[in-house]
Amino acid sequence: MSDQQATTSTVDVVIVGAGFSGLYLLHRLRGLGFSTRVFERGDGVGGTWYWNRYPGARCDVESMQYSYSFDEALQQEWHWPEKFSAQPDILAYANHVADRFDLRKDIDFETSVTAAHYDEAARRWTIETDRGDRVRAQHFIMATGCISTAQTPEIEGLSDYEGGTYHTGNWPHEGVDVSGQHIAVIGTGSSGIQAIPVLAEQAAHVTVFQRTPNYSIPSQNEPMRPEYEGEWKADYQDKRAEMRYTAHGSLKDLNDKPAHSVSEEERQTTYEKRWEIGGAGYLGSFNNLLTDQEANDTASEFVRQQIKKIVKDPETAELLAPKTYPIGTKRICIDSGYFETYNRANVDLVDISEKPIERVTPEGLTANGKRYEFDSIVFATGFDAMTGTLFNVDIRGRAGQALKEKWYAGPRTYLGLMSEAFPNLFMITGPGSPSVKSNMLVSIEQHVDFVTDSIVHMRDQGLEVMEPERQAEDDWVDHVQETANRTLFPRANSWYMGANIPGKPRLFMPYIGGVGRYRRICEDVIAESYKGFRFEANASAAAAE
Ligand code: N01
Repeated sequence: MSDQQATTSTVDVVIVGAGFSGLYLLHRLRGLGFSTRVFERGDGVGGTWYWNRYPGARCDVESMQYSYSFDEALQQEWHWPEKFSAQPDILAYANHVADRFDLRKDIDFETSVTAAHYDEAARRWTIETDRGDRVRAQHFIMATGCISTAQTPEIEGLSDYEGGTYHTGNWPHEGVDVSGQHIAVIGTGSSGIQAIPVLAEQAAHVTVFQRTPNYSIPSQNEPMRPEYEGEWKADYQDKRAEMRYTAHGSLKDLNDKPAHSVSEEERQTTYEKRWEIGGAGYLGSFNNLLTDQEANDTASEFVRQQIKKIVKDPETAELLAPKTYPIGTKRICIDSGYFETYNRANVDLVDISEKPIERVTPEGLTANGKRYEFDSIVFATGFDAMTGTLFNVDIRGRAGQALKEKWYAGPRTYLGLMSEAFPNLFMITGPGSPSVKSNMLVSIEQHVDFVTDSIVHMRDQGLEVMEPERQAEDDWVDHVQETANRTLFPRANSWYMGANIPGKPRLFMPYIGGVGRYRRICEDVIAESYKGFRFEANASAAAAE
């Protein structure tokens, strides 16, 4: 970053990202009188739902719960057509919010923030973009989402491939016509599991390359029932208030009995009922599925048996049945006809658990010593989650220290909101907060409110700088790990653990202590005069004293 460059503008707050976090931040901060500028790399709003346009993309949190709660008229007027919303409907909602609150005029689209450096003397951030903007701001907010840096594996020969390559997390906006094509899909996480059934209906042939099978529960999606929508809208405010203090930020029917407190017969009946209801509520069948291996085994085994009932070819069914990690410790998948898809004549499964894909050839790829030819390859290979997007910006705090350097052994935050030595840098749903282990909309609103209230507090109190104390941060980092270590989560090679990215430090990144518990911790922090944070008074006010 060159000091010779002209400062083009000064604002109170710069926000990166115009997804659900950035939109609500802009709405709140602007309403409170702060000059605010948003930079967004896409040409539209919506974040995750702007980029992930692959066929079958759908939310696995119910529509009535996966939406903003901050505006009563908005939540009463908006109608969701389905119980679980498809990507186009969620994107339409994001666009509606941007228009309704007149947000676009303060968003610079197709503009990526490349660097943000903190100037200790001036107590200001200098932010640079790939379009040559240079902005000074008191506050800098990364509202960049948790899974927004798509990851394509480095496979030898990929650059020589002559067909089309697509990543689910960066799907072409004009769509991809795979009709008549022979295609490969690499990856069987949430994205792959949603895309494969739809691609199989469109393409001539689909070959799925599976490294690790996943547990998936049918969504049992359906058109929105008017009486169900009505029930929610009748007391939306109360329901939203209740959601904020639950374990995951959503109202689900959680059984508070341990799995082995009931008979084998009752356990099976419980799993059958949950399977019929569908969705991630399956993990709420008993209260100890994520903390007790034996309990988890019963839930895992039930799903394996379901797979074997659905998939007609026993060999394929065996390959699709996950065995190497407890159910729920990788993100549970929610599908619409995933396992049934393997009964189609035009779908094959290739197990690459023992040996990775050897190479991509100009015509296709080679795996397990066999050559395949494909018109297109779809990468459903996930993201450099939680930290990847933060590191894509050259963020430097006190003494020029890079965030990436400070976090070389794993992310270090206080409450997943701020990191010591990076004053006035806020992260929305950052590592160390419930984030991806929650209904994101609930966590986003909570963080936006916390950050906005903190900025207002500073203005009201004549404070210029906010930063976590080192000790508070160290204690929080320990607490996040200790909490995870009391569960089965560290037993899986998941992206929660950074295990999907070669060389990434292995540690559990989200806070698994529960959305309600986390919220109370944040409330206590504020009630105790922002315990764990330190502030510096306005330079002008301090000089006058
Ligand atoms: O990514 P993933 P995703 N060779 O990382 C495989 C959210 N989401 O995009 O398991 C071969 O889960 C990899 O194998 P393995 C949700 O939070 C939500 O599917 O690492 N395979 C895995 O099978 C989700 O968890 C929704 O062994 C390779 C797959 O690619 C998160 O986004 C929908 C490979 C990646 O799975 C990410 O989901 C979609 C390689 N080199 C996404 N590298 C809903 O709301 C990776 N893989 C429903």
